[in-house]
Amino acid sequence: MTKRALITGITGQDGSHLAELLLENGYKVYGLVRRTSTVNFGRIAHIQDQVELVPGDMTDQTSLQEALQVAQPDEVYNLAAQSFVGTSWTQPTLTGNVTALGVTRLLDAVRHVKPDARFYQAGSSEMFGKVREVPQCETTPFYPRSPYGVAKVYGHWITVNYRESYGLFACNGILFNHEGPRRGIEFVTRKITHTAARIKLGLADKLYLGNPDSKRDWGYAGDYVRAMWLMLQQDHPDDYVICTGSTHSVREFVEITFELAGLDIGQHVVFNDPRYTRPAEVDLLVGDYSKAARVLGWHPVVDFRGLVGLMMEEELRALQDNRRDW
Ligand code: NAP
Ligand code: G4F
Repeated sequence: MTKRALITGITGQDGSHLAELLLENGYKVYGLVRRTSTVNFGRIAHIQDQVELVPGDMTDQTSLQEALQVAQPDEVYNLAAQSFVGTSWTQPTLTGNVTALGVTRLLDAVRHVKPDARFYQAGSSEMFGKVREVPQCETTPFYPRSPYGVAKVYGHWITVNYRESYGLFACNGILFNHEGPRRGIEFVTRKITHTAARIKLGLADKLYLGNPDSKRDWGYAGDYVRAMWLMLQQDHPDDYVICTGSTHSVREFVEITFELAGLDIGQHVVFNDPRYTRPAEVDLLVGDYSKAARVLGWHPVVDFRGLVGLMMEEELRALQDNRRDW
């Protein structure tokens, strides 16, 4: 029988990769989309005729219930969020409403409309924040450092609570940073590759960045959506850390990008620009994915250098073809 899935956040980076994966696996895919004044389906344009888009918003309970009624999903992937950490300081209550309370709204809609649906919650390594141990795993205590991180901690625990209170098959993925050519332009990796490609083609001259010393465990989004799917194929619901196990600084990301582009960092990059530094920083993230490897059989495929290379290649191709952003 054809499986049915509902993805919130289908227009985002991960939503588009996950929709592709589920379509390849024969699923009927539904995607929740919110009303915007201009259409923003760039990341799903190539599969738009294969997915059903249903209107709804994470701040609107009725629309979530209606989406579940329409989709009657076997699996629900909650990827929708105000996902940019920087914006969470300027819009803290919106971030709480969408990224935290939105999870409760969706869980409650699942509980009432389709309680046998399996549920995935997009948790984040930002929950570890000021890290209590290195590397971080499923039992590492949370210490979020931004309104976004705090909202994700709420999302994590309400998912655990609905699993334990109502017996929902609900899983938390604790995903470390994952990137790719479809990454939003405001995130540091995409900002670096996009601006470097523009400098290379003579369309820009300078790259302005904030803190170059923070370290992240960066993987490839295409690898990480496979882990989301695997979590919902198990016999029991559980929570899993998904990462690569190695960490690199923002400066190292710049160095490899500029090396690949044949550009001089000293000539083009300005670090510690106060416009891009944060009120509180997460200095070091590096995860331990041994549980996911053992239980799900999951391993990342693309490594750090491979990730920078594939992002840079796609930036240059898109700019040379005069293609618009994903
Ligand atoms: P993204 O590209 O920013 O996509 C976010 C999605 O959420 C978009 O489709 C957006 O719709 C939708 N959305 C935002 N507010 C909404 C609302 N009020 N109602 C309905 N939809 C709404 O994020 P991503 O990188 O794909 O990440 C997916 C999820 O994983 C997010 O929950 C993020 O916090 C989490 N996560 C990401 C990473 C990472 O490194 N990428 C790591 C850990 C966790 P529009 O297109 O209309 O804006
Ligand atoms: O790319 P970022 O904005 O990602 P951040 O804050 O780590 O959050 C991302 O990963 C989380 C998983 O851990 C997700 F949950 C979240 O949704 C998002 O996808 O910043 C990475 C680092 C930070 O330390 C930041 O201070 O890069 C530093 N940075 C330095 N200069 C910059 C810049 N970040 C941005 N966005 N822009 C800069 O110019």
